[in-house]
Amino acid sequence: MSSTQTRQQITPELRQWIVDQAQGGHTAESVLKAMLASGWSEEVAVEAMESTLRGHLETKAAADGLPPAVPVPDPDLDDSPLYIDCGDRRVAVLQAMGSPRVVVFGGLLSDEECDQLMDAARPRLARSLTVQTKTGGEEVNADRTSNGMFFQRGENELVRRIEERIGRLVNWPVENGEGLQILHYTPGTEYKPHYDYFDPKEPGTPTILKRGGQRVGTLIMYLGEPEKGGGTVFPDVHLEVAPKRGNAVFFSYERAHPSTKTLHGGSPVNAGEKWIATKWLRERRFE
Ligand code: PD2
Ligand code: ZN
Repeated sequence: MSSTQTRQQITPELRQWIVDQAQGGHTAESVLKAMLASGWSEEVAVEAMESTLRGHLETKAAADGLPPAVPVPDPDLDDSPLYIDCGDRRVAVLQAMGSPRVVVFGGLLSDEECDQLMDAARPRLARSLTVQTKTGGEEVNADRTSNGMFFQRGENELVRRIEERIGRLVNWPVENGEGLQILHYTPGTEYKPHYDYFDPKEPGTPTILKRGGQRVGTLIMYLGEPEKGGGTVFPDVHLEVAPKRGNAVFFSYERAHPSTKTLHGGSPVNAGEKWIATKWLRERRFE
């Protein structure tokens, strides 16, 4: 790299040129190639493109009335690892999607941990509620027919161990997590497609946000496999994740808006029983 290239500045003219190229339908790859051909170092060119296009999309989103994007939990998949070291356990990366950000993990929980969570939850199960966005309270909802319970964050050694593991897996503070929720689905029960973030337009949302801001990520861990059905579906991208015991699906949403394509649901169980543990992650410490 020559000294001229290292001193190259990302000027407003360069940013405008990058935006023009993108709007003209040129691929990121061809724009990068053109920049390299005119003597830009790859590092500066990539940074210029990433920051310019991110800024451009954010300005456009604001003009369209979308809520601002915020930082979200994210596993470090930069060099395509097959496993992530979570301290006490090596977790497999089975599948990763960029938009929506969806990552499927293998072997996040051991069989013994799955059994222990189900055993501890069983006597405490009650009909699942959903947050009532009109008031900020909770209600029984026909869209969600599972039974469930919440552990307190850090309630016991097992819960603490799993919460620490999740924190390392998705690079997010443990204190930003809601308590681990266990859900039990019998045949015919389901969780109809929904978004996990709170709708900013609903009157109860400001009250909900006082406890740690928006939800920005969800991890669904499969504890007990049904025989048929019960997959977690993402209708916008026609994706279905099999509810395989010990595995998990993670997804994040940087703004409270359908443009995140994170509409998702739990399909009806057709045979057998489905058990999951859900970890919802907030922007800030969840009180
Ligand atoms: O049980 C599921 O697969 C499921 C689907 C959608 C769980 C949740 N959402 C959730 O707990 O948020
Ligand atoms: Zn959900």
